[in-house]
Amino acid sequence: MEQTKLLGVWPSSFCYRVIWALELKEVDYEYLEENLLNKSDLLLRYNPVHKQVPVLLHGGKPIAESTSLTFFAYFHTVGEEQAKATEEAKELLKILEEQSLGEKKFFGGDKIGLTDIAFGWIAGWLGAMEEAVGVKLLEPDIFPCLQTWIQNFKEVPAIKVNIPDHSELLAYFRRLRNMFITSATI
Ligand SMILES: N[C@@H](CCC(=O)N[C@@H](CS)C(=O)NCC(=O)O)C(=O)O
Repeated sequence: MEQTKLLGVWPSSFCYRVIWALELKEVDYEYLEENLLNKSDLLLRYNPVHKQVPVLLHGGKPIAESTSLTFFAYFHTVGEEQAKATEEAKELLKILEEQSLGEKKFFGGDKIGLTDIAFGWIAGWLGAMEEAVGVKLLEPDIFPCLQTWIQNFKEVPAIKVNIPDHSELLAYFRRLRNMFITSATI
């Protein structure tokens, strides 16, 4: 299969986010430094609308947007690699459960704050991701505080009306996973 390429630029934090995820997941890739004052044909061809880095070329197909790329690094895992990634994720969630949250309603206390927003994807997205991948991370008996926090978070009125529907998210992650797995095996 064609070498996976990452188009990036120093010192963009969007690009570093993707580099970190690819390195942590040991994805083999070639890094190509862009010049944003004189963008390459590759960048203009593969991200013609936004013309921004990072762009990952995987199996000849482009994926833009650093968040999607970070998901890519995690979502392409299967089999033993997936089991390892699951255990690592559980260890991280345990730190949140035991050291950051405990019995508190929100991470900062009684009121929702910046940390809750930063971890909001755990409340809305993680369940759909788990289902799409077929793993269970947030087991209620291991993470009771996080489960209660998810309910508290979703009940905040501003969040409640601004969170994607679970079944739509699930369908989206299933499509994404199929796409990554298919292109990885071409
Ligand atoms: N939402 C994008 C933002 C990427 C972004 O802003 N990239 C900047 C570099 S830090 C860029 O390519 N700027 C060039 C331009 O906008 O012409 C992401 O998360 O990947």
